[in-house]
Amino acid sequence: MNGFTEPVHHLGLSLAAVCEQAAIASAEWIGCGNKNEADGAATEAMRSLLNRMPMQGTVVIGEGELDEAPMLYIGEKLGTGQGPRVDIAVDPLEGTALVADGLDNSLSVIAIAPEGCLLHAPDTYMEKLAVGPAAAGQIDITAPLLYNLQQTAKALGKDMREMTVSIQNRPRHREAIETVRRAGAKVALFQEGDVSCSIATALSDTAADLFYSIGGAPEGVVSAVALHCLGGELQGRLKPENEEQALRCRLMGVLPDTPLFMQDFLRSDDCLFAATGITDSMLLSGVRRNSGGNWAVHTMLGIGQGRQVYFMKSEKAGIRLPVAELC
Ligand code: VTB
Repeated sequence: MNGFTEPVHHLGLSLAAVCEQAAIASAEWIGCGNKNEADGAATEAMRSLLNRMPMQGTVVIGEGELDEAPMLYIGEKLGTGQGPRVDIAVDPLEGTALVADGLDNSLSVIAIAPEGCLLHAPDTYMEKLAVGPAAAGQIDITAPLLYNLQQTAKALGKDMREMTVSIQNRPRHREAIETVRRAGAKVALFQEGDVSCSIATALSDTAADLFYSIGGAPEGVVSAVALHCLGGELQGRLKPENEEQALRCRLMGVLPDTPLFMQDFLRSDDCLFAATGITDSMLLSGVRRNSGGNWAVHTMLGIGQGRQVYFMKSEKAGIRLPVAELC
C-alpha cells in the first residue's frame, strides 16, 4: 500500500460508463476491415470521458509510449485534477483484428488502482496462467503445465476428461496444446482476446477451467485486476522476444522470466475493473443497436474492496456517431 487517502472505489460507475462509450464508438467499425479506425474511435472516446472523471490519473498501461501513441500514452495525465491519485491501465479495444473482421471476443477495458499500485508492464509477451477462485493458490507458473492442470482438476474436483483449458491458437502453443490433450483434457482454442478468456476461468457459467497462453503483458495486468475482484488468480512471466525487449523489461524493473504473482500485478485491494463487450464473448454480449434505435451494452464492473462483481446491461440513447457513414 502507499500513502493515499482518497478511495478509488466510488469511481466505479463512471468507469463503467467510459467503457460503454468506448465500446459503442468502436462497434461502428465491426466488420469494416479497419483495425486502426476501430482502435482510434475507442481510444478517443475513452480518453475524452476519462478526462472528465474526478481523479488525478496517470496512464501506466496504454496505447504505447508518447512517440508512438498520440492518445492514452504511458505517462499521460488524465482526469479533472481533483480526487484520488490513480494508476490507469487501458485497453480501449482488446482484440482490434476481431472487431475489424467481425469476430467474437473483443472488449473495451480499464483497470485502476491507487497511484503506484499497478504493475508497469512493458509491451512484450508474457506467459500467463489463470484460474478461478476454487483453484486460486494451487497453481505455480514455474512448474510444468501438466502439474498445473492436475492441480486445477484436483481443486475443482473434476476428472481430467471434464477439464477445459483455454489456449490462444498460435504455433508457439503447440506443445502446450499437446500436453493438455495427451493428459485427456480438452483445449478451447481462441483466436485473440486473452483478457476475456483468462477472466472466464473465474465465472461459474463458462467452460474454461484453466487459462494458459503467451500473450501481451499489458493484458495480463488488467486481467489480474479483474481476477482479484473475482477471487481468482493470475501468474505470469515476461517473455521478451529479443535483447531490446529484454532491456525494456529490465528498465521497467521487471526481470524477464521472473514469476509474477497477484501481489506483483496489484498492490491494493482498492481497485476497479470495467469491461464492456464490443463483439460477443464468454464474458459479455457485444454492442447491439435495438429496434428503438438505442444501444444495448453489457458491462462487467469489478470492485476490489469486498470483491464485488456486477454484470450490467444498459440502454444508451441512440446517438449516431459520425464514423457510421464512413464504414
Ligand atoms: C495477445 C493477447 C491479446 O493479442 O497479446 C495477443 O493478449 C498476441 O497476439 O488479447 P499475437 O500472437 O498475434 O502476437 C491479443 O489477442 C489481442 O490484443
